[in-house]
Amino acid sequence: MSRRSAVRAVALGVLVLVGSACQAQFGMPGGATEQGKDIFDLWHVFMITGIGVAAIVYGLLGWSLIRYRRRRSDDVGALGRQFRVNVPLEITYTTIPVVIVIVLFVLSVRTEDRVDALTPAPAATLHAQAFAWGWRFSFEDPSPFTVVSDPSGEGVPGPTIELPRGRTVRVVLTSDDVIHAFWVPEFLFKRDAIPGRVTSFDLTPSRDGTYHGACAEFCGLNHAFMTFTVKVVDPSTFDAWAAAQASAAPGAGA
Ligand SMILES: [Cu+2]
Repeated sequence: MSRRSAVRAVALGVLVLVGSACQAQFGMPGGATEQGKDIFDLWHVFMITGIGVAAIVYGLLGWSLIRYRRRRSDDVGALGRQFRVNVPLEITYTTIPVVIVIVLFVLSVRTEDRVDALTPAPAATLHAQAFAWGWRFSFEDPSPFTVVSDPSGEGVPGPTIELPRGRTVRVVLTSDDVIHAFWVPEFLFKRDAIPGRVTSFDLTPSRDGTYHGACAEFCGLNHAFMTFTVKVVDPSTFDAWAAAQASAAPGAGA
């Protein structure tokens, strides 16, 4: 293979790699909520930037190792060309990383602002109360009802709740005792539940499915069993489920 066709093959390989990287999830969940998708998109930018930086760093390393290796004909005692400073090069390799960090920082702040933003009129409100070691999920509208964990232990499934796809749900998170954390890996979102504090966030589920949730803050003996399940369903299924839960609730119809 000529040098020219080798360069072409490498360039084509890089293009294919970059092209597939723009689609790839690299093993990361895509985010099953609108907020999660936003976080995924940010992470994607970070990942591709990281791949680009690594390609340049390892590329330059490899090139220097090969191009400037000691050859048999070299004088063993000889030193390479000696020089002290290269101002344009130093300005370049200082500026580029600083610009990358600034761009990533600005994108992170903007994503965080969007994810933390609370809509003025959520479609439903879910009170998520964490306790050692379970969850109490209460919906308000249209009729109130609560889904609560059974006493936790090995093999005891956590509570299951449904959320409506395409509707924004306000989650109001509290803790009864110690610090817990609400975490649904597929939502790419985690928030601490701190005793004495109320923290609110919005979730807009965007993909149907059954998702595993767990406490993500070590909170004692049965922490590992402090799980729950979230089913994202279409809004009419959610309404039917909520109505059935509310009518089965103690005191319903009173
Ligand atoms: Cu916990």
